[in-house]
Amino acid sequence: SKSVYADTNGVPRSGDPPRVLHLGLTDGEIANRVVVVGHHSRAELLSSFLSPEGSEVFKLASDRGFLAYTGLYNDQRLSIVSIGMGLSMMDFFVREARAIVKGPMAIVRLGTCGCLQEWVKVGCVSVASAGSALVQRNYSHFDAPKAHAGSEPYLISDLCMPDAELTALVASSLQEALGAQKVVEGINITADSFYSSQGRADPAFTDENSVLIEKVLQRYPKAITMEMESFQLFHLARSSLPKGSIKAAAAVVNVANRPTGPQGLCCCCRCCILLL
Ligand code: R1P
Ligand code: URA
Repeated sequence: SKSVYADTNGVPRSGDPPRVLHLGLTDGEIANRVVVVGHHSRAELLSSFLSPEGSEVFKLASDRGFLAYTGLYNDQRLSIVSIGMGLSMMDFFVREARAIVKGPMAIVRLGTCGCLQEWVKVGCVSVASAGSALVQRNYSHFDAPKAHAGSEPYLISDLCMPDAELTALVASSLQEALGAQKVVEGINITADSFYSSQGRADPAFTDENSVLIEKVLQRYPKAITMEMESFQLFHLARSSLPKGSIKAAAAVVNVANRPTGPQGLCCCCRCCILLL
């Protein structure tokens, strides 16, 4: 039954066959190569490029909001997984996927983002080839202001790097498919909120974030994108054991330009509409 967990203090599973709790998957149901996205419709679209291993492409929607497809692409086994949003969902995905896949893994995030540089146009795809930094709300600063007087409201981490080889392959494949002018490379910023830690103004909360983007760009002048998962993917890939057994890369479609505000959809429109 669901209430009986095997390995409660490790990576718990339940049922027969034993399924990881949140992805709802068991051994072998996803491939060593995974494209991870945030939205179910994006996963569904990408899954249309898969051919079935048996009679049909494997599909499983978990009761915790994950959606996985597995099939063949260019004769290689490939999974497309939609995970929703944020650091925790990426943590659930990478850890539970690792538990049910044998051998080395390659995980590529195909996401969306806001862009931090005026010259990066909506509709371009940005590859995080120069790494990702995490911006976190400094909870203690807000909850115990006296004890933490003088502290920063947001913590900006060092850079975490993706796998260089996989990233170069992602960048060159995108350039080939979209044209070099549509592909940008640089630093990504992952934030732990779409709102406060991405510098959005929300009068309903104390956020102290009016100069946050400025501070991020002072520290990382080459930051081009802001989104919510890539840093966690890179960090867990780098922390994976045996060392190097997960290789990670990330590319994100720019759906909003933060410095200029609305620019409308890009010239091809297809990616914006499908990925929003
Ligand atoms: C916020 O709207 C979501 O969009 C971006 C952010 O990282 C966040 O998850 O990526 P996805 O479109 O992949 O979800
Ligand atoms: N996703 C984000 O996290 N931020 C944006 O501005 C757009 C998409």
